[in-house]
Amino acid sequence: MKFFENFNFNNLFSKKKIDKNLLDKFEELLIESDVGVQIASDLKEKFKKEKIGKEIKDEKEIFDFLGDQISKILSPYERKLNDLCKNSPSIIVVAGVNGVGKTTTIGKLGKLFTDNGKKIVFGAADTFRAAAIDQLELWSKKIGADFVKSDIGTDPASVGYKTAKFVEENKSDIAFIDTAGRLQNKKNLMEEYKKIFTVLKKIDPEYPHETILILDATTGQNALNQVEEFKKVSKVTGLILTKLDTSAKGGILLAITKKYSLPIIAVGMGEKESDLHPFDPIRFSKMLIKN
Ligand SMILES: Nc1nc2c(ncn2[C@@H]2O[C@H](COP(=O)(O)OP(=O)(O)OP(=O)(O)O)[C@@H](O)[C@H]2O)c(=O)[nH]1
Ligand SMILES: [Mg+2]
Repeated sequence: MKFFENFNFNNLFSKKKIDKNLLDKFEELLIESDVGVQIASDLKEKFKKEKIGKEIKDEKEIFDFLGDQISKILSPYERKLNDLCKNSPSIIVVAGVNGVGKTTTIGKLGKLFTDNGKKIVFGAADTFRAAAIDQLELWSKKIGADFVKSDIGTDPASVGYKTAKFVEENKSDIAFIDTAGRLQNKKNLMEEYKKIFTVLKKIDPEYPHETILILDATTGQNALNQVEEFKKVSKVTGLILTKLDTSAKGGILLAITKKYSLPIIAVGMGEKESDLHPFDPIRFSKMLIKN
């Protein structure tokens, strides 16, 4: 769906001047793209201030204005994927609610770093479902990563421990620790999640170096609650937004960065191993508007 699909430029701009009707439509479309009410209103005000009374040449002028503003908002939060291997070894916990794309993203990240000559290990700390362990093992085989697992039902923290020990003994560069997709209201799962950190810190207080929170672009505003909940129990160091290849706009990143100032590391744009892309604010802004 196009951002401006319903944007009948000629109707709104009979005189090609900004009027209230156009401004309201502008704001409404921004809200629909998940940027949040506050940012939509801020952008509307900015647009009004800079363009009021002026003739607008064409639709492109509005796209360019918006794209520019959005990328300015997001630019300070761009974080390079390479940061993930600035420590060696680097222990990384991957978190998020059910089905957001944690395991797939680990596969994609693993592929990226093995292609760059890094020694990678995946730790299957989602011991909640047998299929989750198998899924991660498949990914490890596919991309040539080492794999650490325990039986289903084992304490996830013990898999975290085993993975960190594996890293130290085998001189791995990066460990990605998969976790169970936990709904925030499942208290015991959250407790198990917290324990992973306690146990890792016992090995080395610097562990884990990163906790990446995976968010699904199709979730919309609920992603804000997910950030809130995971920040309460772990130090989230970066975000990856998945499923941007769907009709979801991903405007939620504006609302999240405004509220939580969290860095954005990458975006997922499909199910294949090559479908992970660095977060590029300019490209992202263009997609948000024109996708
Ligand atoms: N279209 C699309 N699908 C994705 C993307 N990332 C993941 N998926 C799909 O989303 C579904 C869930 O992905 P998983 O990686 O299993 O998600 P998870 O967070 O590990 O799920 P749980 O372990 O059940 O909590 C799978 O069908 C993936 O193929 C993406 O960027 N785009
Ligand atoms: Mg999973």
